[in-house]
Amino acid sequence: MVSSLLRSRGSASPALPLAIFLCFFVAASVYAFVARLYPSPPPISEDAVLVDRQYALTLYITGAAFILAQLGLAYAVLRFRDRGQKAKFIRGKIALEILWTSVTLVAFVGLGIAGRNAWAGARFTPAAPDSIQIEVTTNQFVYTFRYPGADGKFGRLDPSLVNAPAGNPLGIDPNDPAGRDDIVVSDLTVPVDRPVELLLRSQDVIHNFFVRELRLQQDTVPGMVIPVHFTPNGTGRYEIVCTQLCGLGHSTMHSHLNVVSESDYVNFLKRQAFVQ
Ligand SMILES: [Cu+2]
Repeated sequence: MVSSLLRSRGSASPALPLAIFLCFFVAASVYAFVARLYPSPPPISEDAVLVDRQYALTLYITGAAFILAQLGLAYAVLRFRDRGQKAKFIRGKIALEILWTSVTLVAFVGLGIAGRNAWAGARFTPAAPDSIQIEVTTNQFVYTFRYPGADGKFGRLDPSLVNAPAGNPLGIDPNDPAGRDDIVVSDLTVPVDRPVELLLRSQDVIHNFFVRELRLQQDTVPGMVIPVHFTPNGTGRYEIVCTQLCGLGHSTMHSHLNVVSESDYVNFLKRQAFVQ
């Protein structure tokens, strides 16, 4: 077929190199995914497994569309190249337009519906009633985590009392008894296999809370408290990063999520209650 395509040589000599480049480009792209050159770290929650499944499904469908479209383009570049003939005006085919618009619509809406559980599960369903609540506050360029302490209640915050150098980065009101046992730390520690609800806040600009292993990424927005929840099922130390370009120190903005055993978690709370 290629020989018949090339038999009549036209004035468009770039057609063959461009078609070859497109085939090479497709092969290199497919290789990068099939050989798993950039694997994601193992997931540490059931929601993360759902996200991985959805990602794979999306990748198969869009990958097939990508391969067909690029190889079709390579064929068209070669087949319909300029051979010195007069260009013809083609009006197009309504039936084909309707067909591929419908296929695209079904693919996108279908993927959206299929991915609903993976995405909405962590956001639109309330956290389990026995979840451990931890408040996460972002500002340029640090994360601060607050545990409610032994009374299970967060103390009142007053923005006018925010004073990090004086040891009150969140502005906890000293007159509120509920705040006296609040634990404020710069790393997030949670027990394994227990549901955790984070209450995300920001003091200055939009930041983000992202843990790759949880496949959980959520912006923090000034003036809003955004809840997200997850149940980690693997102990370890994982990086928390800000994925919003939040200022000059953005690249240094990170913290850690420590997923520990139940007894280590109890010890952590005791130690912090003693220290603070
Ligand atoms: Cu940030």
